[in-house]
Amino acid sequence: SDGFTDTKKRKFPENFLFGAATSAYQVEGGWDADDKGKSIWDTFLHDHPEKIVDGRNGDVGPDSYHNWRRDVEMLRELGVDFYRFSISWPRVLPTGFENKINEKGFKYYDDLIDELLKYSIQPMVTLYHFDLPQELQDLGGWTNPLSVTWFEEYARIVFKRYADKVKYWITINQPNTICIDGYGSEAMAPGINAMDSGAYECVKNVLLAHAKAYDLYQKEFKKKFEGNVGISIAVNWYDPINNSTENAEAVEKARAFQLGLYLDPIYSKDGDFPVLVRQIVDKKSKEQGYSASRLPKLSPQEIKLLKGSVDFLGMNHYTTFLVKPSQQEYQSPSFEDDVGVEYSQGEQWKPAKSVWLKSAPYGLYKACIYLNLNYDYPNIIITEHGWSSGPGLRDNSRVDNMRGYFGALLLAMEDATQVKGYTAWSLMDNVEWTAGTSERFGLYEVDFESENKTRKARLSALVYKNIIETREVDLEWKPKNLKIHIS
Ligand code: PNW
Repeated sequence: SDGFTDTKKRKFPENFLFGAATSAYQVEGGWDADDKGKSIWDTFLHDHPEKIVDGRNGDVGPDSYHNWRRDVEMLRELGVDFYRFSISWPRVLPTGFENKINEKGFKYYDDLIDELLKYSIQPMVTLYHFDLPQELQDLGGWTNPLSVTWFEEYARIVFKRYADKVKYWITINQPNTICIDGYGSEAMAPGINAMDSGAYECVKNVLLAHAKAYDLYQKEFKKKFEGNVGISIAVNWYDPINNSTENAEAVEKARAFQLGLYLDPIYSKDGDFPVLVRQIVDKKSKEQGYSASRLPKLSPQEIKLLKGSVDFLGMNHYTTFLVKPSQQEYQSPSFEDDVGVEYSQGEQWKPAKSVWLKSAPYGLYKACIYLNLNYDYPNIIITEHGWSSGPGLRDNSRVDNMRGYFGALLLAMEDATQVKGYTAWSLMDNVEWTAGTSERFGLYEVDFESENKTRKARLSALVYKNIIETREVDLEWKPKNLKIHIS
């Protein structure tokens, strides 16, 4: 049987961890409250309001800066084991530098963490989720090799403050979004297209920043506090559109540029960037008239530092892409031109509100098996998985998607994938970057027009609660009404 239609009951183990996630810029609001510094997302969306689909930026958003008590109440209603949220670097270090600590900003996280612990909900803290302090961007941001040290010093301050209370740490969220979308296109902040040299330089610096923070935790905190440190990487699945040979080559390139570029330095036997990426970018750089490759080198010491620099892989998985060789000429240099493939998605796959998001649960299963075979059964926590819809509480499409992917996940675990936990993206509707609030990812709906940014449980919140309680996915289960309470 294929596992997707068979009737065998599969259960999540008792020690499996369930959680929900948000990120600072997307939910906090309070963009200039209590001496917070500006982040690149404040600048980006203030300078380019036309880039936001519905005009709603993160200045206020769900206003978790003031509504955090309600947020913890929602987590208690769901019955989750942990809450994944991120710390806004410019809120706690307004200039980005270690010498100016903003106690008022830190107080917000002190309160949130204490409230979580009061109810036995583990905080899982992301140190960086896209919101770089603007002052550091003015110095080149992640394209400046000094960014490695800036991040390390920031990490040390946060580790020191919370190591006794926080046992799950994620250094960096989605290097591909930070670097390829942020420094290789105008899609994400800082919106600088620097494919000439900035984007891959960013990949190197972000990975090294992660590895330095990991190393720091190992040396200064691990013995005493016994926490776990990982990195969250976008691990969507890439399949050939059909079995022809040219598609096999195309998919190999897609996997190398989208997955291997970030996973190989940490998990492969020899470390370093994938050979295929090295060959392609070196060759193209020469043809394009650069004297050095646009892909920077990693020194033997850097390779060593990166290898094995995680306690777990944070896997962000949303969807699957079908790959074939590109039929068009891309601008050169560009990331698209380097990879040289085109993406599509199954016509029969259910579409979400976001154009890039379609439901294909089998892809999660395949991605897990791929990680097992290529990287030797890594320890995984799914740190994001979710679905976008329009407003409304009866989110049947989110429920269907969630149940489908849980089926695939249980099957992958039956086949020895080492998944220790799952995180729903997102606890509540939030500011979906340039999509504003036009794409809703929340288990809870947020009324952005209301003064208190009222949150209401969607159907999916009740279904998730039931799955957490019973440890199994009952396709027939329905709540009597949409009321949710703390059990
Ligand atoms: C993630 N894709 O981004 C981010 O970590 C979140 O901040 C964001 O709100 C969430 O997913 C929803 O978009 C992604 O194209 C962006 O497959 C794009 C993709 C996946 C994740």
